[in-house]
Amino acid sequence: SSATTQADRLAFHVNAPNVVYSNDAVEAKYIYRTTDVLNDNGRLTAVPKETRHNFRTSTKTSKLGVMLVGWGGNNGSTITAGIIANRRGLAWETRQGPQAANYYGSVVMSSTIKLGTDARTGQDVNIPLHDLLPMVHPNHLIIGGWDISSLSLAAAMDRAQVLEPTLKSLVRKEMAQMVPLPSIYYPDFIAANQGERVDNAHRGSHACQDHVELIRHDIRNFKRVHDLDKVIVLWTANTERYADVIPGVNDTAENLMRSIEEGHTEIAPSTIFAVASILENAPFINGSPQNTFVPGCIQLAEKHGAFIGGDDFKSGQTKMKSALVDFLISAGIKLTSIASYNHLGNNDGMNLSSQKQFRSKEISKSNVVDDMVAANHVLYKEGEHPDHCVVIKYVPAVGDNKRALDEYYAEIFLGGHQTISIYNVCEDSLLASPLIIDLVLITELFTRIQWRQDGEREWKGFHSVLSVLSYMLKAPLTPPGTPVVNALAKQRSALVNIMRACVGLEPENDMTLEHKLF
Ligand code: NAI
Ligand code: DG6
Repeated sequence: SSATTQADRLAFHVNAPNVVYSNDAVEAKYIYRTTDVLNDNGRLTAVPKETRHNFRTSTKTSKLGVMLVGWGGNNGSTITAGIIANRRGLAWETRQGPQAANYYGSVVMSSTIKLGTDARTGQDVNIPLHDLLPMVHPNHLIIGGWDISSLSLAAAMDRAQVLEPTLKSLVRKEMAQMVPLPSIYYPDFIAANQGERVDNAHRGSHACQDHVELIRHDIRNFKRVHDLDKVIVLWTANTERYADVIPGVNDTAENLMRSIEEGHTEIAPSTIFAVASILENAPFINGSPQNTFVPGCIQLAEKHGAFIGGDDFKSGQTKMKSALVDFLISAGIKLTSIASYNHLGNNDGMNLSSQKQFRSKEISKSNVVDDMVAANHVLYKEGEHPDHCVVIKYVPAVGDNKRALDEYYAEIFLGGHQTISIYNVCEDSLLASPLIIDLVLITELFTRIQWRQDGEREWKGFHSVLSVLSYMLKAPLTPPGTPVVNALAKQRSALVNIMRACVGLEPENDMTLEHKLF
């Protein structure tokens, strides 16, 4: 395997008694400080609490394969071209002049975090998030996958109409060699208007055991052929309709597996991919909004200790929303309505012009402010919620250049009002593709982190449901019964501070007392 040992090539070392480096791991003792609140008939008492954790992170990054379901789509072809362009250090001519490949839009590759303060100058020392712990570099990802359309990736990127012709010409030869594996197609789950592109599907129009076995075989084969340590499977295929959750059918792991064997028609293709991935111990991430992770599927992942994450990439409109609403409500401004409209003309838009598929997206786009509203009982009474309306229209002419218009209407001091209107033109697939990188890189990292509480002997992994991926996702899946956090800044802090804990560093608290107390 060409996996690398990075212990001696870390971007920094922590010099502290609670952190120990070995050849292939960094081990940190970490005191997790929280606050318990006791409520005695409305009289609140806050009690600081300490829990002692140990984290062990393998510094040996994996030779990693990514299998995309929907590889021949806009996201699939764009991310593939983007990785090739970065790997080869390409630059191409545009109307504005030469453009070099980059990973802009990837929080892992293109954002920095404050490591600490320069001991001499007192200035912040910032490092790329990618350097906080050893992580796979996206240039080293091996990409493959499935599509119900047989077009090569070169033809798929033409169909997508996302990339500059000059860039396409530089990657065309390599992309022409890439052809998606045949997939499974259950017409009832995606829009009827997708039927025309289907020429690459296994026989059978509903769930069956054979389909699970075919996908499992594909994952194993991909791993073997490319001599990979790990494979991550990511759904970036069409948005499916919601599956009904039916007692006895998909409510438990056992029922789900039996329903697949019996060919039940309420099992979605995405759930078949999730099940196959779980059984192969390949992490599975859902970039679309449908309820792939029916309760039986989550239970299956827990049973096998396999990682799952979802749902629905959070790229433009919703990312703005989860930052802006957090800002407004945290500023004590009472948001009373959000009207969110967008139109787009790519294949995703065409699929979403069908009511049942739109409904999946409407659900994932609508619940993204709930936690922020619920947290502020000064502004909102129990059960009170801002109006929130989501509209999506298909306008072929604008292609991948989605137009999103949002109006935020809020109540301010003494009955006054504030209206914020946002017109957000975003090249949808160029915003979404870097999220695939982040999801994959962070997931791979968490397959290498183990933890135990002080006094425990056994090391264990994080919970199967990787809620640490929330920053990239509109409707974050969390372990059953645990809260969902949508506020963007909190999602990022959770990720960064868990990574800091793994190297024994305190959370970044932004107090900067050193500059305030003289
Ligand atoms: P797309 O329509 O261009 O690509 C989807 C691909 O999936 C198509 O090539 C289609 O042939 C394939 N496909 C459909 N069913 C399949 C199956 N059962 N097995 C294998 N392949 C299958 O869509 P795009 O723009 O790439 O988006 C992909 C998904 O990501 C959509 O569900 C979309 O809603 C979601 N998404 C996209 C965002 C963006 O900004 N582009 C952001 C958030 C979510
Ligand atoms: C129309 O909303 C198409 C969708 O697939 C979105 O482009 C996608 O879900 C991204 O949504 P957002 O709200 O994160 O920009």
